[in-house]
Amino acid sequence: MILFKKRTSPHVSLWMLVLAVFTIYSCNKKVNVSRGAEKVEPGLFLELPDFCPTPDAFSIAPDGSLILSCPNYAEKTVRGTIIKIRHDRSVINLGPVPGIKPSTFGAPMGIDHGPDGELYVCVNQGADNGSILKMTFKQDTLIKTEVIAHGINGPNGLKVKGQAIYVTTPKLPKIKGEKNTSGIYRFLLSDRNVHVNNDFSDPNLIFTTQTDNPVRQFGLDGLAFDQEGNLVAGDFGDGIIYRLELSEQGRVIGEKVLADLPDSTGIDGMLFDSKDNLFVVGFSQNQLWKIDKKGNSSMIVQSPDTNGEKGGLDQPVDLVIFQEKIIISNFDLMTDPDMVNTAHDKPYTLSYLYF
Ligand SMILES: [Ca+2]
Ligand SMILES: [Ca+2]
Ligand SMILES: [Ca+2]
Repeated sequence: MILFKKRTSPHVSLWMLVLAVFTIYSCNKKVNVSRGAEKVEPGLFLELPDFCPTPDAFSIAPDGSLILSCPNYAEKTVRGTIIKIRHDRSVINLGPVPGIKPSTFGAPMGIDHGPDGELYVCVNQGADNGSILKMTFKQDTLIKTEVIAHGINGPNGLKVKGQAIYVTTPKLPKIKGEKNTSGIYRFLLSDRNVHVNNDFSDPNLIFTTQTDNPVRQFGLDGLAFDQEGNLVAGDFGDGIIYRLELSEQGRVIGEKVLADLPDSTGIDGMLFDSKDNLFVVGFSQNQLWKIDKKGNSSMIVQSPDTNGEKGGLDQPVDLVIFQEKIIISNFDLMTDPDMVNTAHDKPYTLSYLYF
């Protein structure tokens, strides 16, 4: 305001007026207030190639590029693969993911890099036949694949912490009961060929919970570590985010509920910032939520049903910080009645928000 009180030339004043109008216009366009929280309009970060119709999970590679798993469930003829997105947003196909039997291939989901720079991958290949692989690349070529564990039913989210790998499995049908049981497995980076039974006989199964929501019997899915080293994991069907305190041996020694979002949200991938704010996608409602350290939650993005071409969330599934933005992958596959998405549609997209 002080600027306009100053004696300035007509050209300068006019320029400032244009700038002010532009600033107000862009603010209105990018941010609006809703439910007492700032809602943000996401932008389009990248249109993915045709061979990535169903993108899933992110990890940052040692060279700073972005790695994305593409299980490609939407197109039966398109083999699942892993891609690298370089800083100039060019895409390299790192190739399909080996299955357990020779000459077979699986669908990659949760991924994370270990301290050694190698890639750990959840691979889905039918019921009770998922595996956790360690994949070693040299100059974007896969040179070695090692099996950490196999026989897992639908491994979904994966994070590496210290010398261990934590993996969610949203359904454990071998554990009978009225409600679906889901769990978290812990393996060591040094483990090889651990056979998993998908029941309580597995010593690697460190946590289980049951999902109440009868509409969506699908449990533990996204996971992340906070700054204190607690393991945080979300139950997709119940919208509950658990905070698990771990012993040095990786056993669960404390459990509390960090937040309880609406059941219909469909919480999936999650990410902590350096202040321990948790960002979690709402897969079923095209949302992004922010949960502070005290557990206060606010919805910061809500996209309507979309094909994603303008950057709107199109069934968001995972998120990562890359180039000082939050990048969100859009699964854009399921069209169940409790979900906002009504069609799997081109373009296949990544969205972004300023961070
Ligand atoms: Ca997931
Ligand atoms: Ca789409
Ligand atoms: Ca869509």
